[in-house]
Amino acid sequence: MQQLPTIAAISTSLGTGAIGIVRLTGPGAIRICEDLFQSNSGASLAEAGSHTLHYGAITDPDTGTRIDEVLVSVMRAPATYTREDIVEINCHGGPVAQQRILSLLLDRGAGLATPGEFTRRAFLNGRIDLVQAESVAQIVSARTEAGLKMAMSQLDGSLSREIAEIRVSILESMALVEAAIDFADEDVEEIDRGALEKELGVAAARLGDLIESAFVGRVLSEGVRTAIVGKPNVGKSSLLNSLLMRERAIVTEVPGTTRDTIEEIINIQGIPLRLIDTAGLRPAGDEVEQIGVERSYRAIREADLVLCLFDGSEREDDQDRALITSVPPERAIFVLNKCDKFRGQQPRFNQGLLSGEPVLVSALTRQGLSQLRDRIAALILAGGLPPLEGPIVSHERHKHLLEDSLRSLERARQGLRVGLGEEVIAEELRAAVACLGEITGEETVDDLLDIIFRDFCIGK
Ligand SMILES: Nc1nc2c(ncn2[C@@H]2O[C@H](COP(=O)(O)OP(=O)(O)OP(=O)(O)O)[C@@H](O)[C@H]2O)c(=O)[nH]1
Ligand SMILES: [Mg+2]
Repeated sequence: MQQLPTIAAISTSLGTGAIGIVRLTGPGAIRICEDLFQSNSGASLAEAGSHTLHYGAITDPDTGTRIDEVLVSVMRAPATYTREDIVEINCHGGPVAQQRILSLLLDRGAGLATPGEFTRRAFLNGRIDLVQAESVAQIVSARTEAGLKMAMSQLDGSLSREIAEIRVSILESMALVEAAIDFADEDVEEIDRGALEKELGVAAARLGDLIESAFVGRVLSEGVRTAIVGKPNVGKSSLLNSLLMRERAIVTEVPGTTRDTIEEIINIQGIPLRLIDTAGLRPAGDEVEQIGVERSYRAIREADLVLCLFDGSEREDDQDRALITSVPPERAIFVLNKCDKFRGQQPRFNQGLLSGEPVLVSALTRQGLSQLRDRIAALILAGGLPPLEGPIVSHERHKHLLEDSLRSLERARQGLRVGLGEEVIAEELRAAVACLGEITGEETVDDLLDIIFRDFCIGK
């Protein structure tokens, strides 16, 4: 294990909390902290056992000023998060004490940790692989309970294991092909192309399953992207608020109230939904509204599901008609709002224009909301969510590499079927293996690590 410099960071989120944690990792962690720490019991950190807790104070050694009362935990390599010596200083939660402690540590030779550097150390020191490292970022930023559960299971390594198994099975086939190349002149048996092709077919199917799980992965971590769209004033923000059961978005009788998209997560029959309230669609007045309207169209394009909202108490107009044709019917649910205004009577809106039966609701009286929730759940489940058990891919990076790997694998299989030379086949298999290695970090370059750890917060 290479010795990396000692680094420090404030690990709790900024702002005022009950406690704050300043964390150090590296060979100098204990010595640097010892310089600033006076234990109440008089014990020295340098002699402290691993995983022990010490009560005392942090003092500025230059001025003798007492900074804060603290609890210091000492964890010695290798049984730590980074596999290096780690010291965590638990202090009071105010930003001032934490900042002062951090700057004293930096004065004494610790470097300032970059985002994700603690987890990066854990990866570099071989404690976790890249998939696990990325799941740490996901746990920190999980927005849904299901997403958290999924990230936790990746930290446990189930996805890594599945990928490693597939990788080994391709490597085994590759070894056979390469042996055939190396010993071509000698009298070794020719490879059984049919058997090899079949073997690789099994690996391809497993890759295919993983790629398919990516939609579930995204849904679990982000929610089903659900855009609420329609003309100004039809009640989009009111619908968001009533589904959320709180007054999140501003509602007024002025058309063009919502300027920017607003996103909130709700849960419908166990399915996390990311509801996106959008600016009303119309030829925009000013520049701000114009940008908002463009974002609304983008929300439609990127949505898994579109709630297409109309004011049912009004006759449809050209803008409504334009909207109907611009949404993909298989991903849309048509909703006629303000049904409290025409209670017992037919809506004035011509339902014949719609390609499906609309749901009648009132965002004001909450009438029809449970039918709307049922329709949403039914449409998502009809799309056939793949099973939720087993390893799930939830990073775009992983999905793309799996797709690249599968493409190379399919080319190798094709080559076996049509009688291409062994060199060509070995080359494709090598590419397939390399992509899989890149996912777990067996084959990586520093640039990639920079990209992955960039999205972490400092101190993790
Ligand atoms: N009677 C009745 N009024 C409603 C209903 N839903 C919304 N409204 C009213 O319609 C007006 C517009 O509601 P909003 O929710 O702001 O509409 P919006 O579609 O978000 O409008 P923009 O943000 O301007 O595009 C407000 O005065 C709401 O109180 C409803 O179900 N029934
Ligand atoms: Mg609005």
